Amino acid sequence: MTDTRRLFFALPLPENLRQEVIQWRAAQFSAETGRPVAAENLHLTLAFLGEVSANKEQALRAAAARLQQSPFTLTLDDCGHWPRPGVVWLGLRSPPRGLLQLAQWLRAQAARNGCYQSPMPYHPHISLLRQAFTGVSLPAATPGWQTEVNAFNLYHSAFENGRTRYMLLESWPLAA
Ligand code: 3AM
Repeated sequence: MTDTRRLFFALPLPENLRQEVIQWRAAQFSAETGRPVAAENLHLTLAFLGEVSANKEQALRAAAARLQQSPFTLTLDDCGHWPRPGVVWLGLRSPPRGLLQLAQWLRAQAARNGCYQSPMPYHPHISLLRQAFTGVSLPAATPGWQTEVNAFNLYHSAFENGRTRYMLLESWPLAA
């Protein structure tokens, strides 16, 4: 049996923005709404890869290093609820073209390397609360935080001592 690990490509949130988001979340959602995602785990997934062998991981890292993509700005001005997975999320009313291109390219590379990709349309989001199945009341407005994206990351998702930890494996810069 080969060793595999659970991987995904994602955008991190800068520390100051994470703090603003968790303060806003605490003010907007009661403790019963769902389980808050830990501040250090807040991220925007670009491509979920699933369980990946070391060989495949190497191929995916090499592909990521070949990517040519300019930086872009995210405007986080949307918030929503998906009742079935029980997720409350922060998103973008108008995702920039650069974000969609980056995700599409990484998802295509993932598929080429045998990582199953969901046929559902890509909906960029940052999960804020999990296990939020019922009784979710969404805020009337979302602050519209803006953040510049200059790099994308590969993470290992590990379940340890009853909690999920995302470990940064590698980061690639976006350059004009
Ligand atoms: O970005 P979010 O938090 O929505 O839900 C998992 C998390 O998404 C998602 O990958 C991100 C990092 O763990 N994920 C987990 N299993 C998945 C699957 N089978 C999945 N996404 C798609 N298919």
